[in-house]
Amino acid sequence: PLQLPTDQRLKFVKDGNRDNSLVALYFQYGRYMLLASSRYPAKLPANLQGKWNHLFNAPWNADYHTNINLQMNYWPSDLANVSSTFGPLANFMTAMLEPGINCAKTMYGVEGWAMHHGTDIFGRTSIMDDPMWGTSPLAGAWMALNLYDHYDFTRDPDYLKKVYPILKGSTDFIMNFLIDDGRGQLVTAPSMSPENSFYLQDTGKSQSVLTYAPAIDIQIIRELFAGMRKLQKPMNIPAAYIERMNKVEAKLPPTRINAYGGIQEWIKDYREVEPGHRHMSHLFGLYPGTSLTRDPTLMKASRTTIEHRLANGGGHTGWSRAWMINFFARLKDGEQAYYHIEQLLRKSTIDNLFDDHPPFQIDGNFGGTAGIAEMLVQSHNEKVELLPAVPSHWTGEVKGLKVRGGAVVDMKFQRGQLVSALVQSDAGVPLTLIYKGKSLVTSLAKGKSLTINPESFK
Ligand code: FUC
Repeated sequence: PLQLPTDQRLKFVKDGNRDNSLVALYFQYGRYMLLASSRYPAKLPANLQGKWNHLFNAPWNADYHTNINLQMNYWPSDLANVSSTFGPLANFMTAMLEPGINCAKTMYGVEGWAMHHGTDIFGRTSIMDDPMWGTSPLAGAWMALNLYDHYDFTRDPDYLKKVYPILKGSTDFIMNFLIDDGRGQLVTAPSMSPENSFYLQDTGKSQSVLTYAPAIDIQIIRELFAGMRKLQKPMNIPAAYIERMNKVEAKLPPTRINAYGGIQEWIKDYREVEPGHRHMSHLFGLYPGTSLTRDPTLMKASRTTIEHRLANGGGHTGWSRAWMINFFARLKDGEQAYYHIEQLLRKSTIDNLFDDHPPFQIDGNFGGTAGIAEMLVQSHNEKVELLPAVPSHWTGEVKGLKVRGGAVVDMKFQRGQLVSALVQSDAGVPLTLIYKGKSLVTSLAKGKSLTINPESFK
């Protein structure tokens, strides 16, 4: 298939054949498109179409949706080692500082920084479109986590100083915005689980999206607070502030398991109107977040949630399918992750390899690119795991994948098994490498590298 034009290679896969080299091309194409649509020092990040909109009236105005889409655009930025692409997003977000402070003050009467489910080049931060779509007061905090993650990958102190006001502003906003639910729990209200509606329990008839403390909000808060704690030293955060965060966190509602054994999406176990809904916000803590990954019971419930969505037609938009790849990578299920790469190519990709929402929307390309990398290496929870979710038929090599802690990894693998790896540290931070449950702790100085093989792990 390598000799064929791209549209015919895609057709070959759509016809039911396997072509791993097309997966590799899809990955490189994602890197290329992010480089081309998010070029530092530009001030505008990649929008819904990257930059390839040809219409006067573009779908969703070629804007920035911040309840999954803009975040997903930047998932591969560091992982796939095109970190310079992050610059325009950082520029854009810092330009949002003042509008977001105004939003927190005028919409909610609190100090802090907030942004809702969508924004544009004019700095919109308040609810846009309709409360039914827009009531996501923590969408900005989710964006702040992208900013944090870039620091975690690069460990660049100058960059951290630049974006810290957004991280601190989000944390302030959360602590000021939370209210007591009357039973001692602190909740976000009003809020919603992005765009997903449910039947009200009492009547079973009317539908709503508005609620309080949806699972995603609580998971975002935990993730942001965890990040802030790690910034205590580099940013000199006073102990009293951390203490305040800890007290707030102790009063958040717990993660709950719902009637069918999945992660409960809302504060009550409402029945969803569309069980195959494209958004899977209550799995934020599986990917890109981490809070669900540390507990085997919640990992199991996450898988049940995904199966429930898929059994009801889930994954039907390009970006939703791309998210599936990342979910299964985090569940360490390489075969399923690969299945969803194929589904992305077969059902949600057009001839030039653009992602098809439908219509064309670039987030699926970037989410898919990130998912392929996530299958090869993962670096959340202070560990760097090699080949965590690689299908048994993958043989080859990869060079230059970035991991959190400021390091770069090359790997050779055969039938899904590690042959050798080279780890280079750019930040001089010690790393705990994991392969098949065994570990190896490195203490490489800046710029130093280490060659390893499966026997290096104990
Ligand atoms: C969100 C998604 C839609 C679409 C739009 C641009 O609102 O729910 O599927 O991707 O953003």
